[in-house]
Amino acid sequence: MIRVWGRKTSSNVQALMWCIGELGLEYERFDIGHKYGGNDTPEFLAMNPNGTVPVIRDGEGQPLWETGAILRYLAEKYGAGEFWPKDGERRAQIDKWTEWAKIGVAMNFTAPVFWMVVRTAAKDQDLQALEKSLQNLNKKLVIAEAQIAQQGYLAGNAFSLADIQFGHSLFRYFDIAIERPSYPAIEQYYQKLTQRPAFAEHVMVSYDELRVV
Ligand SMILES: N[C@@H](CCC(=O)N[C@@H](CS)C(=O)NCC(=O)O)C(=O)O
Repeated sequence: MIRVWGRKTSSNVQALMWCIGELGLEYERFDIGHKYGGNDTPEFLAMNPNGTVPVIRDGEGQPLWETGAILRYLAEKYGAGEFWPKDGERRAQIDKWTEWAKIGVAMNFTAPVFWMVVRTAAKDQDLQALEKSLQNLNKKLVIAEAQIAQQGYLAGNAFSLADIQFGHSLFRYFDIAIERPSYPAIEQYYQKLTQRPAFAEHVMVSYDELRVV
């Protein structure tokens, strides 16, 4: 049994929970962080001195934090086939896109765009900064568009860990009030993701509790 500490509205928790769902793992999740609190207690900080979510424990294993590390751990232990190949060279290609999706896409989206639009009061929104952030994000989405148009998925022609690290941002990307260039391949890919039960359950989650009005 895997225990997960982290509220379901955290984007990192969503990526992790989507992965757990895809792998069909048993889990127990505790709402921790943001309005739920609980991430500044001595017990929580003993598991993760950063006070951030998610944190997991697999059975009686040591606490694990950093979403990228958790995803790789789960993929290595429970994944199969193209999701996280055993072959080192093939895996490195998927890992490359997984890392890129976190650093290039999620980090250019979550704080600079999603937070600015949803978690910042209208009077405090910096529209010039938002415009610049969208330009940065779009430079990456153009790359994803070409890759997905050619291959079907982010790291090849099959669903892999890279799609979890990339695709978990897309529900919010397509849902919030921003200007979006046309990305036909990403849009089609996103529609395909919404058909995956674990994506619908763990990623397509209301973010109303995060809104600052
Ligand atoms: N680099 C860390 C970042 C973790 C992080 O910043 N988590 C956010 C939620 S996405 C958090 O804990 N925020 C504080 C809170 O929810 O109270 C990771 O990838 O896991």
